Amino acid sequence: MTTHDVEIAIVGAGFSGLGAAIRLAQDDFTDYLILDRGADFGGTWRDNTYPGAACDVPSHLYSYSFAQNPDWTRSYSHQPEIHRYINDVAAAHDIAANTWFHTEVTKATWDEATETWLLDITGDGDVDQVRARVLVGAVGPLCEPNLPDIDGIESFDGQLVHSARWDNDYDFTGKRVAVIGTGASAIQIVPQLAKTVGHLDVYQRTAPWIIPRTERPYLPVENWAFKNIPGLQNLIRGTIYTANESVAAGMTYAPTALKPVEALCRANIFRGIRDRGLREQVTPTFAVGCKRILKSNEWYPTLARDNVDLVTDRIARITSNAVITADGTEHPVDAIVVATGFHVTDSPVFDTIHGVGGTSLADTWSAGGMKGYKGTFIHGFPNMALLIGPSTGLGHTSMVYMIESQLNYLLDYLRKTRKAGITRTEVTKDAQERYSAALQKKLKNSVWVNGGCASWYQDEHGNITALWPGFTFNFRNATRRFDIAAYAVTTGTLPAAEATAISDAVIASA
Ligand code: N01
Repeated sequence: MTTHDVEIAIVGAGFSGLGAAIRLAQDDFTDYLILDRGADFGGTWRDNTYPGAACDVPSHLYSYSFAQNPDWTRSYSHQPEIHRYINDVAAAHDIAANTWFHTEVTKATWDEATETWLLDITGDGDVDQVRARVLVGAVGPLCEPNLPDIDGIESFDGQLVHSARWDNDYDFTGKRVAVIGTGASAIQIVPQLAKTVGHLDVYQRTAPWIIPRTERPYLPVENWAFKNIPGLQNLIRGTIYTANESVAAGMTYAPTALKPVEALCRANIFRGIRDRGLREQVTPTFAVGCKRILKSNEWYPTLARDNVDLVTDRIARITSNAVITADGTEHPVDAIVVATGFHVTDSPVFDTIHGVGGTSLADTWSAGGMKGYKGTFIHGFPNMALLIGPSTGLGHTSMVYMIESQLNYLLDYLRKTRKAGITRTEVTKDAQERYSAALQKKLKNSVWVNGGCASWYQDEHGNITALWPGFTFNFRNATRRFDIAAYAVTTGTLPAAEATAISDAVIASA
């Protein structure tokens, strides 16, 4: 066994992993290593190459605050441009030098004797284990595709593809195609496919709420202004951010305040579809905001096309060449696109991380669902920080803002523990329980609990464990400083209580 030693191992080279590396290097934590199974930076923006893939958060907010981009070509960016942006930022900070691509972490195990994490890896090189003092999990919640459990799907002989594993070599031209799902991915794929396929069946289980998308290309003069007028990009970011936070207020505290958004969605249906029956089929039956509010100008006109059918009957099974619906109708197809989302609250990644006593994250969360402290640290998993961990997801604004908040917390943790000589840091069960209970209490009046929908924000027990409730600036404030009182710490060989007292004193004098 060949082991590589490093102070901080980061798993994942997407927005969060790259952001962590940049902040670490800036703060003189240079002994870090990123491990990623892919070929370059980008994470979900590298992996989702389906036609029409784009972001539904405006470009100026969906980017790092420390790497603003005056050259965005559109008000909302598409996947190739975001992928390029992430790789450009990585190159500007020379992060590839500390990154192993084509390297998959198959298991992460906490080793109590050495107070380190041992990562089993498979990759191009001859190293098969990485040992790190600190593990930063940056794989994101949208990395493991959810393949629908439909009877007979494995017997389908045609092209079967998940939205996040697109096969760009397959030619859909003139084909009979089924798209299963009507979430954020499907509403981007379907309008593009409809232009080239022979016939398209769209399988809708739940109609989503969709507002118009105000996307447009930037004029050269605007790009000039972004580059040359000091503070302009910050002003735009602030304006978008503030507008989005007003939606958070409605979602969390007063869902009826979202009625104007619902009216906008209804007008979008009315404008896009003439047929009354079809309008009825696409009108959601749950409160707006309960599931992610989608953005599209093309979805409804596409469903009204002659070569597109919306199918709302339940799928009973799939045969070698057709989708069979519950009413017994056979829908012959050459290709099936499953745009059925991701394993978020039940990710297979949770089976691969083993904390104190060898207990996996999956087992830790099996009874009570995903729980953590400030979305970052988890009791039973010392010296490990998860980026976009429990209760950090958003339905209304940029995840990059949440990631940067977590990076502030991560860096303050590293600075304080380094200064105090702390070798082992574990959030206490009590702090974690109190934090989780407070979040659940906050959710009581929210649209996610009372809106009458099922979504990936919920776990199998119906608890909302993937989503941050409320304003994101509250999360920013909560993560501004590493609050060591919530943690049990060890300094070298000293017992925890003594170490905490020493560390508190050191930090207080810092
Ligand atoms: O996945 P989803 P997604 N039979 O889980 C249906 C981000 N994202 O990939 O609603 C039939 O939202 C399911 O039906 P129902 C964004 O955060 C962002 O589209 O559960 N149907 C639903 O319609 C987003 O929220 C962008 O009844 C089945 C769909 O599949 C997240 O990714 C772009 C089924 C899944 O929708 C996930 O979006 C794209 C079954 N067995 C994605 N199982 C941006 O613009 C599931 N469905 C930033």
